[in-house]
Amino acid sequence: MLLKTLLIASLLGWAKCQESQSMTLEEKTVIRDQIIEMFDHAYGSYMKYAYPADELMPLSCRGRVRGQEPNRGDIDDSLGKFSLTLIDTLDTLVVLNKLDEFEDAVKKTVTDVRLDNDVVVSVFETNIRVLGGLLGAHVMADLLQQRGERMQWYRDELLHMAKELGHRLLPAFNTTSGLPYPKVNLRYGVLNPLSRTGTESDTCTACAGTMILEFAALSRLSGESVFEEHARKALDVLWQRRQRGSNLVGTVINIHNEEWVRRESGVGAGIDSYYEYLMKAYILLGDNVFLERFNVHYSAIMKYISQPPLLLNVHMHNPTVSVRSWMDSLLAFFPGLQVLRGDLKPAIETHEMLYQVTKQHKFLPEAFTTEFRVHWGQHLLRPEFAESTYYLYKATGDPYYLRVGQSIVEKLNAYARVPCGFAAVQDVRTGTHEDRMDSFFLAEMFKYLYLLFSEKSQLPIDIDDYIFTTEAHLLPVSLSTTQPPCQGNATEAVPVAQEEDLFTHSCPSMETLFPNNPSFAKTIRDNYKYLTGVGRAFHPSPVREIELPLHDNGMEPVEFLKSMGISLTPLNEVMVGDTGSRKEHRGVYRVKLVAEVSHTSEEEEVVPHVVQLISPPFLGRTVLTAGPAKFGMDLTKQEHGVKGSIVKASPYSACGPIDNAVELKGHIALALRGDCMFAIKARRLQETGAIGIIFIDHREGSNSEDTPLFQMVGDGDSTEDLTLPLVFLFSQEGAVLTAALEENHNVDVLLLPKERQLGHDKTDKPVGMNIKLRLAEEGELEDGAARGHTLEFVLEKQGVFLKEEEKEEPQQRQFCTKAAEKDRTEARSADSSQTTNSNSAPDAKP
Ligand code: DMJ
Repeated sequence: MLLKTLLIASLLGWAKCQESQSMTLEEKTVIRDQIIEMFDHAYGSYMKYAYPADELMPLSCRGRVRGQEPNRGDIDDSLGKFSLTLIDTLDTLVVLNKLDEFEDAVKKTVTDVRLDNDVVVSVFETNIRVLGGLLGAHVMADLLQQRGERMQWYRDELLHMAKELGHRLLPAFNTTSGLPYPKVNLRYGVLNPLSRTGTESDTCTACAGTMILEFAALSRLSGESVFEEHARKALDVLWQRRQRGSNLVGTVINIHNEEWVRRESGVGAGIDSYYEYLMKAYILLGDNVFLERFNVHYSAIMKYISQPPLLLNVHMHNPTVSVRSWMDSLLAFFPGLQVLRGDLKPAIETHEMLYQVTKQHKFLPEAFTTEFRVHWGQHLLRPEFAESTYYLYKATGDPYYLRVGQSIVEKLNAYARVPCGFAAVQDVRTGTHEDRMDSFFLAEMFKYLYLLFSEKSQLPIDIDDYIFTTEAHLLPVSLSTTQPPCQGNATEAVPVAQEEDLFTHSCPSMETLFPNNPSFAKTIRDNYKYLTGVGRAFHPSPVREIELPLHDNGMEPVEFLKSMGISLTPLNEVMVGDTGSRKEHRGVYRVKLVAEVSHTSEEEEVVPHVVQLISPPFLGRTVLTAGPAKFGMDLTKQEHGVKGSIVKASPYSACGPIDNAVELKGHIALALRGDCMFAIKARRLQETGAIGIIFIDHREGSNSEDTPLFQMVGDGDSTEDLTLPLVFLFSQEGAVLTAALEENHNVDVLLLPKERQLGHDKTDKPVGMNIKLRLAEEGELEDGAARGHTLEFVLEKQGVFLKEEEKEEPQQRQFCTKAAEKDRTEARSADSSQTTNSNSAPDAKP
């Protein structure tokens, strides 16, 4: 174990050391060549096994043709039988200097691709991947032709195709609001009886708000203003419908009445590229109105959503409350957008957090919790993290970001490469593959990675002359000056009150932001390098000095690491500058350390527990889902759980000496999470004679529905001395308990595994089922006669109630009432595992 630990630590140390090194030109060339080889493998596989299909299925080594494979639902709406991957890859071929292949691919596109298929496609996906792909390729083809070297045969065919596709998408905008339908039939439009679409009433904010770059470019290149007009109108509606108090937008909107359907607001899935397109529309079109809108939204995002390094989701009307405790991988583009705005510090912070997550899980999982555990383990080879890495490198020139890029390249090769291309990862925890390679892998991932490792002079185009669409297609920033807006295509700026900051009107230089600090990016990153507990610095010298930063929350560094599940095991402790006693400075810890990763395993099953309120007026009906602890009493082994009345600890954090020890004795203590380790709190409270502890999360708004339960871990030292039961409640559940305590003098609770909660029917039988019990008449059992009194028990969630079906003798009714009452009393007293369900219906015999 020790050897293994040392090996891991050495590797981590080596990796860390590598990260801080600059990268030679030779090394960059090697990586660039590696990227080219990988691209050839991916694109070559698509062309060999899949073309003209829309996508490659890299495990089956064949193309994905819609209708011929099992329907995957909405994901398939990207597939329009128009050789999606080919079109999405065209301008990547130019960036990667594969000009012969580009010319060949353009010819194939022009001759083979049809855009009038009877297929229902996503308006958003078709716009960003196909229309954007055609436009980017047209711009490249035009450029190469003008240089006089190639493409001399080209007669704007791609632009004509783009125009045709634009017209095929336009029926989607036929709504009274101007917000587009989410889907369109390429041949029949939307409301045509043959279209098989048009019944949808909602669309996502990003879906409606990510048209302007492609549609404006199309208008300006074709001279037809209609496209830009529609895209502007949709943006106007989203802007008008922003929540005026918070200046945030929701995730889903009704395209007919413009009401918000989903009011949660973040910068990831469902909204992401709406913000991106406001900023980039300003850059592409030079129209101030987009910058003004972006700035208003950006202030709101930084006020409510960005909690560096995290990006949260909040309710647009009540933005101080976060609505979930996980982040999705799409938000990884956001640091790149922040770079465009010049706001580098939060960009560096969030990017560093994302990097730590990729170190822990190899790739960014589709969703991960604010504690960096996997929430949804899929990884679709998404490019957003590479995109932000590229922007940060461009902005800082810090070779650290080249090392980050290198790690992306290595992981793709190691964990996603398969004989017929690259395969998405079904679950980052198991590394299993999925039979898909989405077109954005070729459109975006390879572009950003290749650009990251290329000098400007090595590229066939001047990359700074272009803006990347959300699918990384290249549109020339010259469009605003060489192609003025078509008539009527200017959005009137309505002045909005803006909180001005350094970035409102300009993109400040590094010198302004971080004067005299060339290593500012590292300084910022260093605060986050132990975030997930992976990648801790290690220098394999026998004695060394590690400086651990004091965590934001004031925890001692070693404790902070322990709270992350990282144990620092002192070997022969070495004191520096002080003999005899162990010397600790705040923020500096000198000792020979070996990291032992003791993370709670992702796969380890967390047995859900509950806190059940059993005293009146709750009577067992209020049951709060709780997490268990890895130490203390094992409640799964306590047949009847642990019962007691609750008392709040004072101080509530239980980190200092306990003031109300007398009150706590014999009761279950409530203590707030945070400030010190669970085990420290538990020891203090155990000393008071408390019989159990309920820890309550200190993070506002957390709840067990949105956050996976976890097991509290000890402090790395032995916790054998802790014998009392400990459970953990998220803050929303905790609030129910504290409110109950405020309203009632006495609140008795039962701590136990969920499956043993009172009234819980393990078989999950439908509630309200009627069970009829009939008293047998004398002799009936022998002759099978079916006469006599019938009692009917109607089972409800919280108890058994009795109802008469036939007329009963008064004496009989009296008994039944007593039986039901006896049952309720038992539920109240709750000192046994007897349950009030059909399995334990009271004996009906007098
Ligand atoms: C791409 O298709 C685009 O970047 C889009 O905006 C969202 N993300 C996917 C790739 O992850």
